[in-house]
Amino acid sequence: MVSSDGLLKTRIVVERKKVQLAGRSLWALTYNGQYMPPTLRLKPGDRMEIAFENRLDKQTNLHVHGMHVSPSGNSDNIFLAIEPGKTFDYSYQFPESLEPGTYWYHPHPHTLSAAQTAGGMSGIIVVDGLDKYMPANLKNIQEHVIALKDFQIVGDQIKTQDLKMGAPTTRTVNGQLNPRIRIRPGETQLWRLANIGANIFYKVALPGQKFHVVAQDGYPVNKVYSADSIVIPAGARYDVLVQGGPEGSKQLETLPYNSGKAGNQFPQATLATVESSGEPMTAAAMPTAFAPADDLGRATVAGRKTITYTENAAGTQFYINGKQFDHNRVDFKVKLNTVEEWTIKNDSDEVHSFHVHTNDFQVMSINGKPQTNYGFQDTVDVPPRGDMVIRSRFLDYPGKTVLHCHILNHEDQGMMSVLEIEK
Ligand SMILES: [Cu+2]
Repeated sequence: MVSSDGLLKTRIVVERKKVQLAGRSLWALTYNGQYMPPTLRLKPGDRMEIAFENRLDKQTNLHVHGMHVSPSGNSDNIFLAIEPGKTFDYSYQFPESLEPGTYWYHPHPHTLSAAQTAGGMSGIIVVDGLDKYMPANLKNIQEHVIALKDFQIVGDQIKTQDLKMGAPTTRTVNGQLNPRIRIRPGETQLWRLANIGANIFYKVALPGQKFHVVAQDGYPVNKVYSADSIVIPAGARYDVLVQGGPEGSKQLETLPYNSGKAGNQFPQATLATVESSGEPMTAAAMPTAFAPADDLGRATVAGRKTITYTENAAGTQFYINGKQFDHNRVDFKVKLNTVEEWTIKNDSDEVHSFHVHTNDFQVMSINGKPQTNYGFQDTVDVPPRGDMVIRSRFLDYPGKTVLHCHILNHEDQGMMSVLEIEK
């Protein structure tokens, strides 16, 4: 679904439906009856109007992950509860400053986010405009959304209860098992890698080839960098340039990844088959400089906060500064149009991610090591027994919003706080 004349108007029906998935017929929790619902495509400055109908037997709501838009009213307001049988009209007025890149949508009702997202409720949003930073020979290149979702099965349904992070899971790309991605030898394509699952990590690699990162979490980088593999926690996105290798097939895979002593060992798995064939092309030079840099390194810091993640020994209850989520309590306050520096401490033996709504942030350091500022992000891993320092600028939108770990099991079991942005 694509916006036109500045408006994307659509209907999303939430319902439990049977879907065809990995060669099986399974009950799923769906948007518009599909395990992989439509990609929503819009431009900075657009308005999006969604008639959102809940046909589930439990409440739900809608979050547009990573988007700089009002967290209040009928915009990106996760405090809303859309009850069974009700239709709610969401309306989002995106700013002209909205960054081009890849975003996503998913439910955010506290205690139900993991179940509903794991059940199938998540889709992609693309904000067009990366082309303005591409060199002339790489504008309008072939692009592929590579939406990473995983599911577990109980009987003839996708599992939504008692989700175990370490349990065997089936990883899909765009709702398909090991789909084929075609590229010509030497051709440059834009791949939008997005982890839109509930809980697990990916460490994506295409052996023998590099990913050239042009955007992270819907934020164009100021300097393109290359990586052999990219760790993608639940919620994060990486837009990358990939060049077709010599003629033949290769597996796009997720490599083994360990999230810590109290975490999980995720095994290797094939995600897709990349088939390089056809008339070879001369490989284009990769861009280096890309979008203008925004750097909060020299900004005036108006406030400092410490946000500490902990969990119980059983790994079933999760806390921020010793407290579990309460939507009636304001945990942190900031002033609109100021910059703050926050230290996110992970006092546990597993990786947690840090995600905040409404405004993205610059990672200043991890475990005391200064980080290169490629661009702002909205979902970043904090190492076990480690810390991360970030800076964020609170622009345009006052109101109550949230910050949390984006492992949705952890968020549902308490690891979320209310942030109020005051005028
Ligand atoms: Cu966590």
